[in-house]
Amino acid sequence: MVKPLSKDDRKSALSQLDGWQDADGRDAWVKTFTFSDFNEAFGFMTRVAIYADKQDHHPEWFNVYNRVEVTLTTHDAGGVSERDIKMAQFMEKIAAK
Ligand code: H2B
Repeated sequence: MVKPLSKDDRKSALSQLDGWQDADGRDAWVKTFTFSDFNEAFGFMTRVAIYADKQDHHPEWFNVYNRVEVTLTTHDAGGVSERDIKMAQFMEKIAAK
């Protein structure tokens, strides 16, 4: 069973992730990615979707044109876990390309 991160681990992970913040009113992280157009945004989502399914860990997200609003949390843990760190790191890596 996956466990939520401790307060310290969570704080230190967040400090190493660019632009991620605690969500309002729930145990989750949020970040809005902005791309040059819909094609770039959807390309990002497609790559994340393939990775997410392999990892069996799926983001909550909302897309309008070039913007992708992402919420990361681990439903099975009832909060942010190691799985969300990995997912956030993957998103950072591919969004930077
Ligand atoms: N995604 C996220 N974000 N949190 C989970 O706890 C989770 C998931 N659990 N994807 C997985 C699927 C689980 O429901 C399946 C049955 O393995």
